[in-house]
Amino acid sequence: MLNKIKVTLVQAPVWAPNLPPLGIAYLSSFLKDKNIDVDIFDFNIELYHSVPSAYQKFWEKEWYDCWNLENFIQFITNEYRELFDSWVTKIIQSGSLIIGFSINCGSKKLSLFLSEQIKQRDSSKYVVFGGPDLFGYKTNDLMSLDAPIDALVVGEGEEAFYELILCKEKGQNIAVPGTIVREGSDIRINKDRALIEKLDLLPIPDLTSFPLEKYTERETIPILSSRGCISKCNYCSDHQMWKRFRYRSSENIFQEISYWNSKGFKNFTFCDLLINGSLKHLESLCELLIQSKIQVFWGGMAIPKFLDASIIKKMKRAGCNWIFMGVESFSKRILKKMAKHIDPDESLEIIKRCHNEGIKVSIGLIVGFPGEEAEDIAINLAVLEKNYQYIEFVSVNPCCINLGTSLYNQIHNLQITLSGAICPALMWDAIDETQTVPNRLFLAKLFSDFLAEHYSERKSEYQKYDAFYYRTMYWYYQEKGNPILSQKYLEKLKLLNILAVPISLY
Ligand code: B12
Ligand code: SF4
Repeated sequence: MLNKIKVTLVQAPVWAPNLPPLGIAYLSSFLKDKNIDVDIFDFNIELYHSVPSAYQKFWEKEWYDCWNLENFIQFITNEYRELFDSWVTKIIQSGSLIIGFSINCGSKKLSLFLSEQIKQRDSSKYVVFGGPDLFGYKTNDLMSLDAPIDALVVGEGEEAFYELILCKEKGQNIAVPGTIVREGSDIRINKDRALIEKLDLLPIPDLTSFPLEKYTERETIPILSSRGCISKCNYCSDHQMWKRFRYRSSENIFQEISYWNSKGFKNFTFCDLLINGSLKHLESLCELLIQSKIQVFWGGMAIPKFLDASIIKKMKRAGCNWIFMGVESFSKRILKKMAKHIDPDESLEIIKRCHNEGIKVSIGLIVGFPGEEAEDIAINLAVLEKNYQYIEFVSVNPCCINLGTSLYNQIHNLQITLSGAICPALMWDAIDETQTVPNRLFLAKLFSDFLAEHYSERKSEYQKYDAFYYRTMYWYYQEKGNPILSQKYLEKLKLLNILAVPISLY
């Protein structure tokens, strides 16, 4: 028998349109397993298909921060007023008492907008926010008195959300670990929650409730074989959100892959922080796939460690055809500063081994890390110049100092100041001016230009950085009250001839 309370789960824009979001898919299957009636709305993918193609660039990484600008949000909500109204109506008409929004750094503003509209039309609706962007917040930042939010679920959501729903159903106070709840004019901060230990017991994510044909990688299924990470790099909040590294058994993952394969899906993307957190499990999954003879293709993120020639061969035979590795720097000095325990020589070896086996390797590179010097930059450029033929794509990211990371907690010691209302994590300067926002952004441009030249097949992807660079410089100098320089970068942005919406929105 179904429980009395119904729940609606929402993914508001913006999120990557390539695959259905696993966060609410996991929550949905968990709740349905407990006989709770659930509706899912992925409004992100709906908006993505409702805008003209020129606007779809706002879903790209380089334009993502626009979704945090008041002007931009106003523009989108006005331009698509009817669509937004219809979403609110759908939620209200779903008959759900509890509405859960999945929050990442780009979806927060529109989730707040929608929950405000919902509350205006029916104040009895109980709004819950959960998701990766909640991590690291000081509660009251999101739970201000007038915020249209009744509760936050911080971290892993399945059990905490379910218990919260049960409390609501029974009309009890919500003393649920892992939640922060509004009680009248007070905020109750409940204690932290123990982690889910037996991931095998979680039902497989409810992907059938999503319009699978609408995602840009419509033939690919996202899959999560573990939670957490074995490392603790100091610029990263992900390992803190998931806490300890836990994994599913290889049989359990194999069952999920076989299930989707029997429905005709051949491609799988692992959304884990790393697929090689337990080599034993990775190897045994590969063996199961090889023995089964099902033909599937898969990839995911990996730490550039542990992968010797034999495991790479096995991965390839089992269908692995791409890997993304967070190499971040080839300078030992900088890796040490990042508390990233990898060896650049080993990273390079692994990249070459994968390439030679036919596994495409892309890597991440952080430029302008606190304390980075000319010598470190030269090392990175030299390695890229010499080895570009082995690397599919290099994702260049100017160093951000995100809330909740141990790097953030060190800014005082490192003599760093964070400024800027827009994208504060990116807008940091060293007090002695050895590292500044313009320097760091320029450095990333230098790398992007270098890569565009050397990796000519992906030239247009590297050139996307230009728009990010000119726009961010324009913002930066606007905030600094420097009209001459802000105008200069605005002119450069205009010259790119890619503006789809009025310039005043940036
Ligand atoms: C896979 C992934 C991607 C895939 C997305 C595939 C897809 N469409 O789903 C790709 C590679 C495309 C991607 C892109 C980006 N990503 Co990404 N991504 C991830 C990653 C590694 C895993 C996400 C995932 O599937 N997790 C598995 C699910 C089950 O976990 P979950 O969503 O967190 O949900 C759990 C809880 O959060 C909670 N929960 C979630 N929603 C809700 C809702 C309610 C109501 C409740 C109660 C609970 C709850 O319960 C869930 C189950 O326990 C995360 C890292 C991480 N921390 O996990 C980053 C992460 C989500 N990405 C991030 C970012 C910033 C991006 C980019 C914007 C930029 C970038 N770094 O590349 C781009 C997006 C732009 C674009 N167009 O590409 C950030 C978000 C930061 C933030 N503060 O919000 C993260 C956290 C990584 C990071 N720290 O930088 N990403
Ligand atoms: S390896 Fe990746 S996920 Fe793990 S702590 Fe480092 S940056 Fe975070």
